[in-house]
Amino acid sequence: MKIVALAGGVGGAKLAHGLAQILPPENLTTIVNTGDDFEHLGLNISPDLDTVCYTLAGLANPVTGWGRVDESWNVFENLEQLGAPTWFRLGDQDLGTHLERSRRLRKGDTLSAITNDFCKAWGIKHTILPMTDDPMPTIVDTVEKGELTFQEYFVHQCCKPKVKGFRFEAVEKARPAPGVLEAIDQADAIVICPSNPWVSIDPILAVASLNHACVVALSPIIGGETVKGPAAKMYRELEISPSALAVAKHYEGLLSGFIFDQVDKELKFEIENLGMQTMMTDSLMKNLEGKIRVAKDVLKFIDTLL
Ligand code: FO1
Repeated sequence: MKIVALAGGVGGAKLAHGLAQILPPENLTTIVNTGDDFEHLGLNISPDLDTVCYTLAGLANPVTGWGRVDESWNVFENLEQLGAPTWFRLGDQDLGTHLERSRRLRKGDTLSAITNDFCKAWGIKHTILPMTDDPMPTIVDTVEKGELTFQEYFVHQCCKPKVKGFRFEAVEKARPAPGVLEAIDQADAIVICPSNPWVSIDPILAVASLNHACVVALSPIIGGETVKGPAAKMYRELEISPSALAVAKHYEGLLSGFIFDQVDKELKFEIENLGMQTMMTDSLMKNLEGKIRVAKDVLKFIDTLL
């Protein structure tokens, strides 16, 4: 079964990692959000791409979910001493990734070609594609601070400003990266990973609109809260009660199936009334075993939909 997974950062990387333990390389392509990408200290940083790559390579920091395991912070400590901006923490090994990516982008290579080479170097066999090679930064509109770039909102402002809306700059000029549309076309099913619908999945859908018979999503909201990140807070600030139902409604018209946690079992009827099949599971992915368990559930569910 050929699967395309759409993923943002930590939550998306977990399910993609689980799927990669089950599916052979030729049967899994992960398309990753690049709306979080930004320039910092003169370097091109692609946080979600790196999170997915490090996770699939077994190199991710298991505590934060982003950055590298067994990281050292010598450069960062020196930057701090010199008075450089330190709101965005970059470890020594991680810096190597950004240095090399920036060098190659400057010489004209595309983000997708660079990502492909990095994946080879890290021993990743499954395909990981940025959603686009073009700049398409996510802008968060906030009550207190006006429009902020994503990392400014997420890391610098610690997601504190109240959200009013989102826009994807230059979306009209952004083209799907090579391989994105082909992978979607050839897939038996598309899996929307449990990433933030507003700022991780919507940018991907904005650049590569899905016209596929079998699309399933896994809710990032469990019992009205997110495991990680500001999705539930964003729903509240946009005056939508955060729930698995709200996520299903977010993707209404797109999905044939929706997977949500068993703690939300009372929402089953309302979600099915939106016109999609449902599956309930223990959707927490605390370790590799949990990631594989959820990935198996997702594939089993897709089998019933095909
Ligand atoms: N997230 C933070 O909350 N603080 C950081 O200092 C930080 C640094 C960082 C460095 C490299 C990287 O790839 C990711 C990093 N992240 C950090 C995570 C990242 O900014 C967000 O998790 C994603 O953009 C949201 O998916």
